[in-house]
Amino acid sequence: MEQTFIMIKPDGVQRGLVGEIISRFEKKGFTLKGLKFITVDRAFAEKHYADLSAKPFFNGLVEYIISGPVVAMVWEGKNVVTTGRKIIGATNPAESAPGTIRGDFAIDIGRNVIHGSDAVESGRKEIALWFPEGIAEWRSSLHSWIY
Ligand code: FUP
Repeated sequence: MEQTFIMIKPDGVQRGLVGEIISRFEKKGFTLKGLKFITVDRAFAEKHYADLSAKPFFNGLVEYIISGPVVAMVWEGKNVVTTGRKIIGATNPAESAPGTIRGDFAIDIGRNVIHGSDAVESGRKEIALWFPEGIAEWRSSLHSWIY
């Protein structure tokens, strides 16, 4: 089953949006497979955003991500990468549709509340980076139609 890495950024945590964001993914029907509350250091943040290291906003982005605790999560379900990005909304909150997380809760591209993997392969890499210890496995499922 497809998985994605979702992170509530420091502004989302500080603004008290953790429950709201988790709720949106839960209500959609996706399954929470991993979750941790963690403050990362500069080297870790630079690794997470390595693909953006040449961008002019890279240093500011790293400063932002290390400024306080984040909520790192693994969500699972059919098409969760693409659908998760739809739930999150466009990168720039000025262009995110109302009803999306960024469209409802953010104004600035540099404080856009949440991160979601942009492809299945980057999701795999990000999950390995953020959850090197692995994630808890269900031993059995009460409801096989919930995935
Ligand atoms: P996304 O996949 O939506 O997180 O977007 P990107 O990977 O392109 O960018 C990662 C983060 O960099 C964004 F969430 C916000 C930040 N960013 C800026 O601060 N300025 C920009 O012009 C573009 C991105």
